Amino acid sequence: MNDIQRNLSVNKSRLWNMHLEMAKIGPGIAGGNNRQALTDDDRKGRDLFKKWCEAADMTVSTDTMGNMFARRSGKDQTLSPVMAGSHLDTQPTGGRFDGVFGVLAALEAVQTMNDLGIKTERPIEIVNWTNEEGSRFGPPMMGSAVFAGALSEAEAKATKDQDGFTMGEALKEIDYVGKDPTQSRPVHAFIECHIEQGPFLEREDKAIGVVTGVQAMRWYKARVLGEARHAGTTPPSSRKDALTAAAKLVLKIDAIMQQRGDAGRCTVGIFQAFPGSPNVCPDRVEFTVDMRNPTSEELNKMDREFRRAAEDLFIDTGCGVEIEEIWFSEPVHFNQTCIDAIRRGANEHGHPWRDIMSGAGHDAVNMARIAPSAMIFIPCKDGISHNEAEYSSPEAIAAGADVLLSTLLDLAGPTT
Ligand code: HGY
Ligand code: MN
Ligand code: MN
Repeated sequence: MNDIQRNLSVNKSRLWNMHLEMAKIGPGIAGGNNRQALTDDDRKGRDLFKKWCEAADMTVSTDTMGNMFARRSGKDQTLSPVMAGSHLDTQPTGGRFDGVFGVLAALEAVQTMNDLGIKTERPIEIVNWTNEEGSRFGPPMMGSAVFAGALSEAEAKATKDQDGFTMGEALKEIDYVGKDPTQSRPVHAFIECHIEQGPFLEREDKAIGVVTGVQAMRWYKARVLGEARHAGTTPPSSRKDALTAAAKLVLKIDAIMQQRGDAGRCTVGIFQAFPGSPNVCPDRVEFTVDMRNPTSEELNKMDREFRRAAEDLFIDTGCGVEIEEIWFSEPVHFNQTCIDAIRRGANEHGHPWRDIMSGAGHDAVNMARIAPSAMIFIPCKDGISHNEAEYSSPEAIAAGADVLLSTLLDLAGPTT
């Protein structure tokens, strides 16, 4: 990279103000955001992103999954673009930075290039991926999964939310079904900025996390089946209470995590008992399980322990257990050229950094399957995320965007 491009800085206040503007759309009840995928608030967030990109002389297009691509021309338009981005949808009780930082840091990097009249050899495309969170329509990272060929578009569009609304209907409802077939765009490289969502960078006073990979993940839907009985007349010996049985199984799932120390990750996020009447012993409990581990081998061991615990539960309580695996993501190792470019960017800006493996899933997981990819992490307060209290500072997000700017110029080849 020639000298004019060395350690350029983004416009910190413009980047921070864009976050504050975006956070006004789909506000949560405790200072965070509830801008769930394909809701009207998601549409408003998309519209604002599109307006900003067009004001920065980019052309915005959308594919059939609603993934949005804002393109900045390169000197050689025939070259495949360097892509950067993340997601604007949030958890129901989400924060203002998860995903949003990755999209706005890329936009700010382009705006800084515009301010400085920097041309790049390759085009640059900023991406807003559809439905990264997977909390309304599972599985997560859905838009990038279809883009990378890891999930069929038909399957994705047939998924339903808790009200029985399909993802395809919801996408139509917000009028973001694009014309470009998904999977049709070439990609030279993909870089995603994201808050760490964990405690390690802040604990070690590191401004930048050079993300080398993402751990393996598996989601299940589990169903425990008992017998509905009268709460007043049925003695313990005659009960097949699905809720108390499910509670025992959840504690076994927690034990599978605890015995793995700090590397263990098992979460039951949704737990519903039916018929849901105070004086009826529940005959059915449905719950989700999210299991993760840095290696597939260990994750498969956790899977076997979970299934064995379910078999033992039947013997112990007479309640049957149905386990449906609904998503599996192999561990991902990012591309060395991209990782080295990020390290150079952090060193140029004098930002203390460390390599880090991501505990959370990201769209870069899917992109790494089809193009050289890597991620840039910044710390967030107390490592809190998927919580309205999520916070990262103007300084932290500017540092991440500075490193992204250097990395994009490195990969897209600046021209004088
Ligand atoms: O679940 C995840 O790891 C991501 O935040 N969607
Ligand atoms: Mn995210
Ligand atoms: Mn998230």
